[in-house]
Amino acid sequence: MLGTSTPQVGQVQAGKGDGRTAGYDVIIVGAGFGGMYMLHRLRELGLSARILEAATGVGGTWYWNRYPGARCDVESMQYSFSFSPALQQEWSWSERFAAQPEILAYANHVADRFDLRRDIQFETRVTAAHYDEKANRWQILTDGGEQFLARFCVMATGCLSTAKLPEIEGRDSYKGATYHTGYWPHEGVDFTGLRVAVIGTGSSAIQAIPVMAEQATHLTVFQRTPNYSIPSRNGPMTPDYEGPWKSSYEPRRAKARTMRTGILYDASDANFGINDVSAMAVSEEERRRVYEARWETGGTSFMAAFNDLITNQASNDTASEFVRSKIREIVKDPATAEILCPKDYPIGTKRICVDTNYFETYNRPNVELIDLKATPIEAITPRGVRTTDGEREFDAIVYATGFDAMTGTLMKIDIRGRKGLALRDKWADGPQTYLGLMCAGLPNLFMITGPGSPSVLSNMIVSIEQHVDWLIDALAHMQKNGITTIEPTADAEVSWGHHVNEAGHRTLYVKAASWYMGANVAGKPRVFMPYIGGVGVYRQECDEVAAKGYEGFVLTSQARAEAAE
Ligand code: FAD
Ligand code: N01
Repeated sequence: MLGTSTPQVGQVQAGKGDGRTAGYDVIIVGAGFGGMYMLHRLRELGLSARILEAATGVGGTWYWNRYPGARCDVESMQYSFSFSPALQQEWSWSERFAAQPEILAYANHVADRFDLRRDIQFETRVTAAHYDEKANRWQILTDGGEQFLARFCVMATGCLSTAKLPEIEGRDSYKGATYHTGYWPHEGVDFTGLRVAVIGTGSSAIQAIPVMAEQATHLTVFQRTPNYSIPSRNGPMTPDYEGPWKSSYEPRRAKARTMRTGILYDASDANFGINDVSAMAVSEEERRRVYEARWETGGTSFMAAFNDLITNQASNDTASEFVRSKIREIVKDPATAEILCPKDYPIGTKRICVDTNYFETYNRPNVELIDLKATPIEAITPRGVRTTDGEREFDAIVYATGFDAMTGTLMKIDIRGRKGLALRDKWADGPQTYLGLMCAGLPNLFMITGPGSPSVLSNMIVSIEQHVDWLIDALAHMQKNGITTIEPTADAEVSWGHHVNEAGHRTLYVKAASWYMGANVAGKPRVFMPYIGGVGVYRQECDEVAAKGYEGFVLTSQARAEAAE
């Protein structure tokens, strides 16, 4: 039964590719922040656990996304683990928004400090996870031919971990170098002296373009949909900023956990805190003043300028127009500025971008913007990109074309639950989960920040910690009560799905063709996948479920299951 630290099946530690079977209480898939924290907490329960990770190192997102300019857009004092007071005191960030190498260094520090590596197997991609109902075990198969048996399987596989190349005719015929921002070469890329194309203008491109423009001889940006972007106002971390955070980290973290986005907006800073008033309740001058102040402060707190920007179209229009006015102010060529102005979806309903000198970059003589709405791409050719107005030659093409988000990574794994139920079939019309944590028909299989939880709408480290903490409590409860299986009921899953859907439809999010809606992947169901209820509300909902004896879940012991047969 759950609770022994010794492997119960197999008893052998499999080496890569040796075809043997290893048994653990828990197999975790993925060594990003989610998988690492899960492993750390599982050790407290005395459970044997192993992480299987496709990469050669820890860090997940920050291992893969090494493109120039990559950095977080949640301030680093908050985009970091809160579980260890010592860790958060000893680590110092060098900037307000740390760059990828520093976040990756932090992930490695966490792995070393908590001695995680001994239970992580790198270069191991999980290809299948099948539930053996009789044995109440998950059988996990890898690309190296290994088999692992585990009582529990935790998918810490990430929401943005399957990079997506565009389906453009002739893509593979191109003879120059190609890159995807989500799979950037570890050794870096020097674009000096090169003619470079960038396809895509989402968050990744908006961070990368200003940096690449400084290197490339000529940079051509192919834009299909313009994005709203707010200046980050990034800068060096100062003792004046870091000090108050470190001296009151605990209460600040506690407060952040109750916030809608899991981010604590400093209440003492009028340009950063949530302004709890409708944009329509103030005069035009006051609105302009508030937006100007937030634009100057920088970052995603722009969307907290008023309390109804994401629910009220009229309010949203004022914020959208303000950002368009800024673009027109910054970009000197009016025609280019107009192409860069988003007009056909509300601000914030595609993930808002945060930049350093993005719009300014279009004033450089070596940067050119191609409006794909006017002249769509016809094909990638051996020499470059052909749009309806002709072919352009490039030495390199950078695909900044995003991810098969939230479900893509899980759907790549052949996950099968009771009676062979395939996750791919279950989710054919969109993801169905209970609390974004589990699925009916897949007992003892957990997701960290799964669809149906706040996940990508939040400071994801806060959401990761909340999910892991909740799961650890659930496992401890099972351990204490001799329970061997946990699984949501179909009813609980359906009603949670309705709740997630209704919450999404109360907002403007559903008006945009975003990856939140699955719109960036051909054939993917259009469903608003994350839960918009807010991190604080969601935490309460999860806690209430636990307090009511795991309402909506069926908990069974092996003995009871056998007696029932
Ligand atoms: P990931 O970090 O994605 O880790 C998942 C791991 O699972 C990966 O290492 C992957 O290799 C592994 N894996 C997947 N499938 C398999 C398999 N079949 N077998 C074995 N291993 C597998 N969030 C924020 O809150 N704030 C930010 O500022 C922010 N910035 C971001 C910037 C970028 C460029 C991107 C892409 C995302 C950003 N995010 C941000 C979201 C970010 O993904 C999360 O914050 C967080 O890092 C996710 O951690 P994770 O452990 O859940 O998943
Ligand atoms: O991906 P995206 P991303 N032809 O999907 C375009 C997080 N993140 O990697 O909008 C031409 O946002 C596509 O155009 P359209 C964050 O959560 C955070 O940039 O579909 N263009 C779009 O412009 C973010 O939201 C940070 O019309 C094509 C772009 O490619 C998420 O990761 C930094 C195309 C894809 O944009 C994903 O961001 C980076 C085609 N065939 C990432 N196909 C932070 O700052 C796609 N596009 C914290």
